[in-house]
Amino acid sequence: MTEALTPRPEHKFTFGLWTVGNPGRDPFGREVRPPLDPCESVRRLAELGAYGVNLHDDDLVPPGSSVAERDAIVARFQEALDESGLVVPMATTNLFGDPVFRDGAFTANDPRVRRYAVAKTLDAIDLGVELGATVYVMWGGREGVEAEAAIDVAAALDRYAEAVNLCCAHARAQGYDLRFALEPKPNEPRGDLLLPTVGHALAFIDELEWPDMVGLNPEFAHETMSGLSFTHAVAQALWHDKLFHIDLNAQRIGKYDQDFRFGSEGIRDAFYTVKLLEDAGWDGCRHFDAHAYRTEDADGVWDFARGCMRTYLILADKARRFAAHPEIAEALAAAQVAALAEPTWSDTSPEGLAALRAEAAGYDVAALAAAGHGHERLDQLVTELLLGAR
Ligand SMILES: [Mn+2]
Repeated sequence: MTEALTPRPEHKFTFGLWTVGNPGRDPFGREVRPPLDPCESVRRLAELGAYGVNLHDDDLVPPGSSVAERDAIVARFQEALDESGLVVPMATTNLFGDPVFRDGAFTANDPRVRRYAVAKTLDAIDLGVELGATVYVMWGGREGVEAEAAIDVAAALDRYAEAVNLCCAHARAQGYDLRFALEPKPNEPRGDLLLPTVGHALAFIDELEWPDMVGLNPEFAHETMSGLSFTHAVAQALWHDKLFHIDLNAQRIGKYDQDFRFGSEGIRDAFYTVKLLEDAGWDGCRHFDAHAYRTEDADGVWDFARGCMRTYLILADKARRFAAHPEIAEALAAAQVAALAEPTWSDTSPEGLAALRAEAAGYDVAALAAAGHGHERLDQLVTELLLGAR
């Protein structure tokens, strides 16, 4: 059991440099932890059993660095990766921190800001690919508005699509093995953000020039902020074959963007997400986009990182117990869960549809309506499994 709960590289756990490196700044208080050397993060994460580390361009190379400085930083970082065995599966761009992006990046009204944002992203894509990344996340942190009169949403979506197309064109021209993953979020830091949910992003992808190159990076906290089921969002992304990456953390509905340690809130939702990923055999990285509480010192950061991975492994173990549990199997049968895989009707011809109507006309609808489905028993069994009573 202890062995099974020990994170190992084959579990494919990853963290952003910005997650363990989060200094604990919030809108009301300054940093509480000293800056963390990215190479130190790599070493510590490798010791804890992580598989990889992800980064924004600015996390590794401070903005304004010369080419020589950039190359020296990247070489030193690559050395730390080589020594530890950690990889960089995903990279992204910081298009939100610099004041130049205060009115957006890809969708800023000023075309010069948009061009600067695309140029910064192309540089960051080159950096990510140089380090080995095959997934490029796009989180439009400033793509939104507070003053509704100041944005033409249709034009903003045109420009958003255009920017994604430019990035895809670059990846194609360079022959990069790279896919893009859009990360939806409803609000924060802007009053309203574009592409607020997984559903919005999925529909947006259909309007792109190379839709096959673009998928989703759903985040637990972001869908939960909208009051939506994260598990359903992930399930639908999987159904569309668009789950290119995932951001795991914890969040309570109705609060600010908490980014807590995975499983620290919403443990049932966390369980169903883990069960979904494990049952689907999804082979992507289990990425934690979260950070330690502001109460923590440097040691607490590693307790946070260890906790994210350990909780995932505990929930994966619970998912295996769920599948093997005889009473749960009975309750699933009573709820006819497997019957949903049976097609409703296959013959779409007018004769076929007439046959469907004739078949349905023969049903005892009152008897169908009277049937209970046993969900109380099933749900309680899951609760008891999660609480360790089963
Ligand atoms: Mn995220």
